[in-house]
Amino acid sequence: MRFDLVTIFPRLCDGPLGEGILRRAIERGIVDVHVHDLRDHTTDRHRSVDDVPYGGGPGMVLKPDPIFRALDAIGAERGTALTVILTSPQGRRFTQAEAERLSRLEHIVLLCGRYEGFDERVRERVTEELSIGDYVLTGGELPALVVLDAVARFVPGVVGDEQSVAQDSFSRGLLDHPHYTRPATIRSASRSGERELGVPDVLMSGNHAEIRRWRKREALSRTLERRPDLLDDASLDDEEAQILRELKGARHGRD
Ligand code: 9D3
Repeated sequence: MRFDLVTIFPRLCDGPLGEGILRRAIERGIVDVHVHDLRDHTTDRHRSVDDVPYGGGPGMVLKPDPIFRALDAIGAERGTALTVILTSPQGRRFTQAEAERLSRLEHIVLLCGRYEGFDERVRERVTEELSIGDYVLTGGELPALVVLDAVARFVPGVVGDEQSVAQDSFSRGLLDHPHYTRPATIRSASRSGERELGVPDVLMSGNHAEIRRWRKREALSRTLERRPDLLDDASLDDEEAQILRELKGARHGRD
């Protein structure tokens, strides 16, 4: 799968693309990422990418022509119509389901906003507009990288364990269960004194049916406590539905 990012801060992308799973996927050619400096598509002596808003008011607006030129350059290299995603606070919320849908495309272009945003005419060339959540950032680069990261995980071969992608929290609609690794006990000094922190016995028991059931229960009880909204459209098997009824029953007195 190919990603083209258009930004005025190309170096912002170097860190996230240069480490870990994304780096390996790029090295292996499973994903192909092209980062374009919007300034390379300007034609004036000062390479200006922004200008004052018509009608007045604070802040600057990204000029449309460098963006049109960048898109034309990306489009000329490809034959097919481009999927152009604009990152903006006005966009639809980006979700795991959106990530999976986008991962079925061969190529996406991500336009990163800065300043007050884009000249409205850019939307002529935009297929979708996405926001990553209700908080205010300084620009669209981090959101574009968030989208790229979440989409790339669905591309076959990017994440080593295909099963872990499918079983992920949110894909399944539940939060994850707790995880433990060695050592079996660890000392923790806190205000209340020195304590030994152990590992739930069931995980050391070797009883895999019990372990599976414990993990289901923990995932469900966390989801019920922290993100009950997720349970509305989680897909639960019969055992999970039964455990959830028990948990809800046990909670009754406490609410
Ligand atoms: C004064 C109005 N602001 C809109 C809410 C202006 C504004 C603030 C921040 C315009 C652009 C930005 C930069 N943010 C993004 O480009 C952005 C973003 C975000 O801030 N939060 C969540 N998702 C996204 S996607 C792009």
